[in-house]
Amino acid sequence: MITRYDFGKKYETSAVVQKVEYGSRLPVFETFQDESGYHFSCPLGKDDAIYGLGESMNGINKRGARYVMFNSENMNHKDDMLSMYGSHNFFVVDGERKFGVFFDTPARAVFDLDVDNSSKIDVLCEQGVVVYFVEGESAYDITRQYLKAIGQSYLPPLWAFGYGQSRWGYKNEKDVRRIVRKYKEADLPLEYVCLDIDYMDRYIDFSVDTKRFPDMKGLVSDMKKEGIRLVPIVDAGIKIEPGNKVYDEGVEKNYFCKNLEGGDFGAQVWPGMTHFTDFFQKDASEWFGNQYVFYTDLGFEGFWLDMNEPSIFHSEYKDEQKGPKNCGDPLYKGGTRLDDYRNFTHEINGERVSHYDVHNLYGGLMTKAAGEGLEQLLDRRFLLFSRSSYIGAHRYGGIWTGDNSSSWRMLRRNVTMMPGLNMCGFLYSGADTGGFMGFCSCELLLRWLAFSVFTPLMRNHNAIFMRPQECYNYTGRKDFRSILDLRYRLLPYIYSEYMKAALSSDMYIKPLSFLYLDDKEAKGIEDQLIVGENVMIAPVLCKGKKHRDVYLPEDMTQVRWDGNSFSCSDVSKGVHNIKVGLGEVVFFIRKGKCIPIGKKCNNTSEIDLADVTLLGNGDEYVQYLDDGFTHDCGMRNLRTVKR
Ligand code: MIG
Repeated sequence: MITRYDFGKKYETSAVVQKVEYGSRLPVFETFQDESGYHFSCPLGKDDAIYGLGESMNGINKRGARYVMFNSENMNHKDDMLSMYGSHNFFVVDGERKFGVFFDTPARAVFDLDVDNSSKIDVLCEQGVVVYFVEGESAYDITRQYLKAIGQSYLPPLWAFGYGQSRWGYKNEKDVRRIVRKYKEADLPLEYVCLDIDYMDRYIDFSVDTKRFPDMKGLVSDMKKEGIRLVPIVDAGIKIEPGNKVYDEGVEKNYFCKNLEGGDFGAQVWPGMTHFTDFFQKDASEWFGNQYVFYTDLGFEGFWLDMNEPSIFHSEYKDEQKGPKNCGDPLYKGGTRLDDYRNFTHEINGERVSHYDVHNLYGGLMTKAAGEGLEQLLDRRFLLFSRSSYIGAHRYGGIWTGDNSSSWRMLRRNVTMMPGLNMCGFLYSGADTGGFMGFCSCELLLRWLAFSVFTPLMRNHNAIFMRPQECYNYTGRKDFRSILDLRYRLLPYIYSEYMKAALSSDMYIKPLSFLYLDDKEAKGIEDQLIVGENVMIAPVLCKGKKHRDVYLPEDMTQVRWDGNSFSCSDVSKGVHNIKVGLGEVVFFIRKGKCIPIGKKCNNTSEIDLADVTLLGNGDEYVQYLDDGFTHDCGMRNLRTVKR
């Protein structure tokens, strides 16, 4: 049961799409209002766990930390970041009393979740907020009701589940062809190559540098013949350049955000001074989405959206601005100067609204604009993932979790972030595998890939000036092939489980405690996850470790993949120490269940999703099966595979 409670004036976020009735008085929370905003607090039981909050640091259990919901970019974020690129204000308290709560506000909010061992939740929403309160039998049940209310998650094409290679620094056609060739020569699977900002003419959106890419259309089509897609980046800022059609139109139609004097707001980003599209205006949003015809004409079918918090190097007000970037706010650690978010406005229903008051919506609205445009332009599903987001954007695209670093800690954060993201609808997500900043060792990359095998977005990406991170640059070719091969052999399961989850308002990745309700042990597990309905994973997350303890909440089938074959054995409920060599992956199939395994291949163009064998001790598997690219998706596409 979901009920809503309104506090003050709030701008529409469109996060919730289901009709929700008003309740008379918000349960559980004590509330008051003062000059800092709306406060909500409630006591916590000693053992209550808190799940959710999407893209946020700390463990699967979010208790014991502060979270500042204010979309922030930070190149090379560490795990003490209070804010990430997205704000996902939904969490579930799982204790004697169980409830979910979504603070739907586009403005800044601070969540103190038992941060001082006070056994209290304190939430501050700086502006008006609609609070959705969800009651249910279990954390899982509550989450599923919430997922239903926020609407169906984005449906990617099958190829979006392949392995992608990316790097900031691929600068021309030769680079792209070399990467693809090297993967082929190494007999390693590859599905797509991301083009970072260097493909553009002076970093201008909807342009190609024709010196570096003399025939982009030809390249895209050559690559597609080999099964490889190219995925360009699109940044938020539109370069100020009279004579450029997109720029001229945006100015003429008043589609850009305004500065404090009422002119178009100037912000320095990669292309130099730019304007930001005012996605809050319906016309401007549609206009921006239509610009993607530039890319679809070249044959592109996948995109990643960057710098859309929006990230600003400095604004046109830089000469007037003094003092620290955070303007004295110790909770703000983003790279953009805080003042700059107060220096421009949007037009919302005919009213001028400070960007600061609706900040958290901006990136998600860019995803919506792109998604709706592409829906019109393409007759097939497309790949789309964004850096910045708000709940609601999960209906249009996925997200990646931004500029992490090549460290074991960040690998562990990747693991603990996945359940929260799934609870907030962002089923299609993943991290920069191997880490964005820093030097990735062979061991770290292999272990990280072995985890990413199970995340819908599996992309190796890193920054310019860092150690080249493509798999073929490392020794241990056999180990890399083993892990990437496993991804492709598991695709019948991964794709089927993803689609079933998205089409039925479910999570694709869950914490153990969501399934094993009365299991106290399961509640504390932070380094194992349930993937789909039938698989439990226990990735190796520490340097130098060839063994790890695994907790089995029930008897399971252990599956060991060594690069050639799957060996299965029965393992009983309890703790086991298992050996996992580099290049090996060990995972578990739940009791009475089984999973479909496909044939070895290096690209989804070679896959026959219907040609599977079953692993595990169940008798059958209900497989979601469609052509992988048209919009003919639905729960009618299920078939039962029997032994
Ligand atoms: O200011 O486009 O998070 O993935 O490689 C940095 C260059 C801009 C940030 C993204 C990262 C991307 C990089 N971008």
